[in-house]
Amino acid sequence: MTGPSSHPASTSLALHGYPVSNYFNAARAALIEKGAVFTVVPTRASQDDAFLKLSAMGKIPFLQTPDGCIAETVAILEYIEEAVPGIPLYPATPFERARARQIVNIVQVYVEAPLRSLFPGIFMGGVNAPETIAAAQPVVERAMRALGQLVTLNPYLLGAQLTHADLFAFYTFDIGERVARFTWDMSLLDRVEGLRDWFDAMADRPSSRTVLADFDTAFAAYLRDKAAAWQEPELKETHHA
Ligand SMILES: N[C@@H](CCC(=O)N[C@@H](CS)C(=O)NCC(=O)O)C(=O)O
Repeated sequence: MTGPSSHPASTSLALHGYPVSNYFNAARAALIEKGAVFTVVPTRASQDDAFLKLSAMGKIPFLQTPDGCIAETVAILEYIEEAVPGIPLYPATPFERARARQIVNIVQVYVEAPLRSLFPGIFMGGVNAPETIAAAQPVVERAMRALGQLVTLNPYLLGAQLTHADLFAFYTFDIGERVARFTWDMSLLDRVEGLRDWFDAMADRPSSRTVLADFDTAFAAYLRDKAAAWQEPELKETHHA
């Protein structure tokens, strides 16, 4: 086969981003789990014209491939799955693959996005308006109820096989747990039976240890830089320290 899709993508991939980002971390973990050969290019989000040519929304992460740059983490994960050899990170049947994507979508739209609306007052030195907090809560609660219905945790979210849903959800809950603690003094993980055990097992994976080690360092610097309200506990409950 000739043409762009025949490139041996795993030999020429560069993931641009920053280890504080749960999106960057999910994409990086997927590449590690695949055994991909790739480089990480430390990059911060920007609205500069030059950056927008690489990532149209000016966001990180984006993946540099032999065919050009691709942004939006879900699209990056799909690319990785199709272009990079290695263990499959989607289930074997169309229906189960759709269920994995359903979970990624619920986590992204109804857990990550509302919690992200609270990042300014927690991690960025700002203040969250009561209306913003009030708007986020019912969306997240509904999503957690939905996840409780959809996941099997046996031992992964969709059963015996690690999927992109596990990786995407893990990095969302890693930051999301901090947001829920700070804002509502509650745990998202405790909302679904077995989710904390899943989270702890995920945190112990070699890919997670690599990604979280860089997160810890970058996040500490980020919190200092932003004079953030959130303080990391001395001994982490969530991580591997
Ligand atoms: N929908 C995007 C979200 C990525 C995202 O929000 N990245 C953040 C860093 S965690 C960012 O680039 N923020 C800068 C901005 O929104 O301008 C994706 O799936 O990759």
